[in-house]
Amino acid sequence: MCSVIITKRVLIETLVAKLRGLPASAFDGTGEIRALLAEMPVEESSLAPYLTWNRQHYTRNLIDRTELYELMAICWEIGQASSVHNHRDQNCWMAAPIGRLRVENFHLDFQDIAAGTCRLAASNTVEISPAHPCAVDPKDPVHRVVNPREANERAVSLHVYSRPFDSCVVYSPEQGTCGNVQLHYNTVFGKPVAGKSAS
Ligand code: CSS
Ligand code: FE2
Repeated sequence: MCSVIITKRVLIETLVAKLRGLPASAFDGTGEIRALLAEMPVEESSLAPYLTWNRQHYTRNLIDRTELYELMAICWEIGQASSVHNHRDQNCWMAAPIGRLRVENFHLDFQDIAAGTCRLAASNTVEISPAHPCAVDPKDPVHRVVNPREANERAVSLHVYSRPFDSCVVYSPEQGTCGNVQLHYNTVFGKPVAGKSAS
């Protein structure tokens, strides 16, 4: 006999209310928020206001932002991937309510951001799916996210960053180069941001 655990999906508003009710200490380690995302997978239809698509680049769609955290939906067309990057020493949790995404982690041996040089090597890979959210390892936080072409479907991930950050360091493992990049939202609270194309 086999048993199947079916977790009821919640509205995005329910997750937001839960996050807003948490004390600052909940965002210090990675365990509590990861468990919360596993317990509260989000229902696809409630994300509709936050889903925008762009064939050139994944889109960043802000759902909620406080002093403590930001929550966004990132929409990935088939085959889209992020750069290899860090999260500015902030904690990050990711869930994939739609589709499946591959997180490729890297170990940073050395970086000199002022000189724009680095050395890093691929380490492990994890998959995130509706039932399996993940947290970025604060000790080894460099990664990239891929919606594999072979998955052949769009994907949407929910990202909780604590605290919010507006820039990150992007790395080229092949060239051994790195540099700061500014991050932008395509939509904020369901409304397009001027100058950021999304369709
Ligand atoms: N950190 C990237 C997405 S991949 S985790 C971003 O916020 O754009
Ligand atoms: Fe990231």
